[in-house]
Amino acid sequence: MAGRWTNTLTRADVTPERLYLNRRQIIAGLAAGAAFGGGTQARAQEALEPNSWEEITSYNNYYEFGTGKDDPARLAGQLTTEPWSIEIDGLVERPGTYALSDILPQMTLEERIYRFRCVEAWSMVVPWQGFELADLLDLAGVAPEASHVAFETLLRPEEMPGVARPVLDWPYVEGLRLDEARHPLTLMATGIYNRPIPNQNGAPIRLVVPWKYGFKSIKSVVRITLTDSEPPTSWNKANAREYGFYSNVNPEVDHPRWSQATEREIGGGLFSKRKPTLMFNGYEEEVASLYAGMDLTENF
Ligand SMILES: Nc1nc2c(c(=O)[nH]1)N[C@H]1C(S)=C(S)[C@@H](COP(=O)(O)O)O[C@H]1N2
Ligand SMILES: [Mo]
Repeated sequence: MAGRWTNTLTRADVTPERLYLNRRQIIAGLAAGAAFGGGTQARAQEALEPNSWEEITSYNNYYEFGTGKDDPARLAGQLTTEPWSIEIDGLVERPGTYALSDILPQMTLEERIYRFRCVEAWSMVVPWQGFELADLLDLAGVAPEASHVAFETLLRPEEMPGVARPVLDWPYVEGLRLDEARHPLTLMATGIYNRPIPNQNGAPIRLVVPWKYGFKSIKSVVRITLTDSEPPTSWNKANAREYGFYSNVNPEVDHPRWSQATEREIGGGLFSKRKPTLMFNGYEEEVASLYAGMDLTENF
């Protein structure tokens, strides 16, 4: 696959120059090779400067380990992520328990530098490694009646101190419409900066949907269920007025308690200017057609 990094970055290597070169390699590789959809990926990745490893792995939301931004980095180290398997069930032709060690050799791993926008109005840029969720769905064979995909995070109280408190209705669950799930931008990520994804970022495998608020990108996935109706989602269950099913990044639809018009870039410094938030987090060209004819204020 075009655009794969051949070198392995260590933390010490993560200097702006080094990143710039790697990004250039990716874009050059995509331009020269088999970029999908007429260069969609190259366009989406241009002009993105990734955050540092330190920023990406120390400022996290993973409520199973606590609600503080530094709780996951402090407390997720004890999570056992091997062996790991994903139960794929519901409206599929080949339901079953899929070991991650069996899944990975069948997938095409790619580098994807994505903008990431939390509903709390902060953002960062992350160089993921992963494969397209569509390829995993094809492995299980989606039945024609399926219209939605439900996801579930591991629930293991002995290793997850945060689930002792009923902050959310555990396990954490999320959902996508099938066409959103099959979109080529939708990734199952297993790495960051060419290293295994750290526990606090959702090891060993997590969803990444770059045009939606961060909470849709569910971590440490253990179950994927194909359904014929919209599945429940954790944040919608917790507060339906504040969190809808779609949760597309939309600067024109404010959260009831704060504006979504601008965002604070993590790592930008205490006094850095807020940036305007882009429709669909900057992926409008790629995904707007999924929502043609929908009222995005009603379907927030
Ligand atoms: N299982 C689970 N997945 C989760 C969360 C969580 O608390 N539990 N938090 C979500 C939220 S609100 C955000 S912003 C992102 C944060 O991902 P990051 O820590 O890798 O930046 O993960 C999302 N996925
Ligand atoms: Mo978030």
